[in-house]
Amino acid sequence: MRTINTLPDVRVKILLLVPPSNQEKTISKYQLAFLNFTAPPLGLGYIAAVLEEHGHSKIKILDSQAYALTPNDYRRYLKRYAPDFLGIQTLTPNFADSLQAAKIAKEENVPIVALGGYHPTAMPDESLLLGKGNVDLVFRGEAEYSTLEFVQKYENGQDWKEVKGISFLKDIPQHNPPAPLIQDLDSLPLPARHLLPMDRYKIFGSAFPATSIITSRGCPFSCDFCSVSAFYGAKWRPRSPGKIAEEVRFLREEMDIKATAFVDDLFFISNKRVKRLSLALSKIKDIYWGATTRADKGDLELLTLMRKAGCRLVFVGVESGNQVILDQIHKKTTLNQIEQYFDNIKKSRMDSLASVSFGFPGETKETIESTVDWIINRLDPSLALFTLATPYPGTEFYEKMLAEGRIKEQDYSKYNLFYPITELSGLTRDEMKNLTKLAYKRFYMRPRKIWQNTLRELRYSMESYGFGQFLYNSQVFAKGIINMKILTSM
Ligand code: B12
Ligand code: SF4
Repeated sequence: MRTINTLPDVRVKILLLVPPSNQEKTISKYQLAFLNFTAPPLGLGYIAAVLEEHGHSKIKILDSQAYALTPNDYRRYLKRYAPDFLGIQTLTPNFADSLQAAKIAKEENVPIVALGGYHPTAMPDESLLLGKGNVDLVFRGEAEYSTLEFVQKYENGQDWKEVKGISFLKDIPQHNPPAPLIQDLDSLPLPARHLLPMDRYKIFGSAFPATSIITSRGCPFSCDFCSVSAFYGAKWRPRSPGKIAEEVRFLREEMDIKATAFVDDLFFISNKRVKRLSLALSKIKDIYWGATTRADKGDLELLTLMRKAGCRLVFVGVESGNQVILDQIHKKTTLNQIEQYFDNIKKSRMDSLASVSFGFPGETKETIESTVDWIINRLDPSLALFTLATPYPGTEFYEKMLAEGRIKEQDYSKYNLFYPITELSGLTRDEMKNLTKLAYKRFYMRPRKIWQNTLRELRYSMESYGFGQFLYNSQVFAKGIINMKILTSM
């Protein structure tokens, strides 16, 4: 499937890294307990694939989180592999981990160390100044081709300081013009999953390999808390249904991956495209998928078609059960639309996940409680994810909270969606935290919900994976209850 040009082997040894973490394990604890969702770093996979396509064969991706590596494990790895170029994926909560990884790399004499991803794109000056001496440059935004251009120039001994989309220090931070966005995403090779430990990624507790897929980039909506629209821009750039189906088929046939999650935030802008994709996917046997969506997209007919094509879970960005709050964050959905949508998902016999964020301006104890009541009694989703509104740098929400002096936590490692970062006038941070825990307790610790979740797990197992998985899932369920206890006692 993959075609790699047979260009002469090149010298530069490349390492793309998800850095090892020193963070308190709150994130993984929540993720494990409620979602059991871990996914490959597709961005690094795309960068590696483009480099490979252009003849670079000495590339490794180290996903330290998938292997639960410590900083010392990573240091040993660096000593063995001795890369010439290290690129580190940096989200806001792992910014300190990235700086630490850059420092270790310089101690191990890695010549060029770069950061890329959401955080350094939003905060290039901070990334370069705090990383001074350890971070040579920052890639801003979508970086497949800027990384390629940089590597080509670097190994040919040419000046790389003209490459678009990068920032670097020359006394003060210098920012080159942005790299052009990739107009035709179909022209990209598939992410280099063969460089990743695919057996370590799980979706909702699956015992078999699963993966995420990105089917589009960019979003024309402008929800003011969203990093994705701030990062990829307002133009929605889709991949074609045919190409996506080809990727799913390749994963199924060549990598034995049956379960995929379409994780773009705006999978669902065009009903026509989802219909074409569903028709294409329905021709592939024995696959299961889930997708993220807004609540104003997709009617019953389309949802039913998706179900027939293997879709089992729809992840809906509900955000709040309060119309004033929805309007204020520019979500552009109504409570009626959301209710209708969950009714339709139920009728189409798929599972739903309602993703809710507490703590936007205007939130009070009462609005949180009424949102939880509405979720439980009216929407009745299969699963719910309750997080705290987090002001990620680069978003309108961040600017607003900063201007109002409401950001009370500067330690980015706490920007993990479960820690209260802002202080609102109607609600203390402790209250936010406690009300979130209570929401989980109220939603999940109901006999009916426990029973439904067990039945769902067992149904999935029997339907898709036979008896071995059936037994495995009984263990997952037991572990799920133990996790729930840990969390609700936190
Ligand atoms: C799948 C996913 C995950 C997966 C896998 C993450 C991973 N290792 O990549 C899991 C479940 C593990 C995860 C966890 C979390 N995630 Co997450 N995740 C996503 C999601 C939905 C898709 C990511 C993806 O595959 N994108 C597709 C690829 C092609 O794009 P990309 O990763 O952005 O990569 C491109 C550029 O960013 C850049 N780039 C990225 N890295 C690098 C590195 C180098 C060296 C270079 C040069 C360039 C570069 O180039 C790439 C190619 O163009 C995004 C939302 C989104 N739609 O992007 C959120 C998102 C990235 N996650 C987010 C968050 C907040 C989290 C968590 C804190 C949530 C939580 N509490 O569980 C944790 C943090 C984990 C941690 N400690 O680092 C935020 C990040 C916001 C921010 N400012 O940092 C996002 C944007 C969601 C959102 N809407 O706010 N996540
Ligand atoms: S939350 Fe979803 S709909 Fe809103 S701007 Fe972000 S990607 Fe677009």
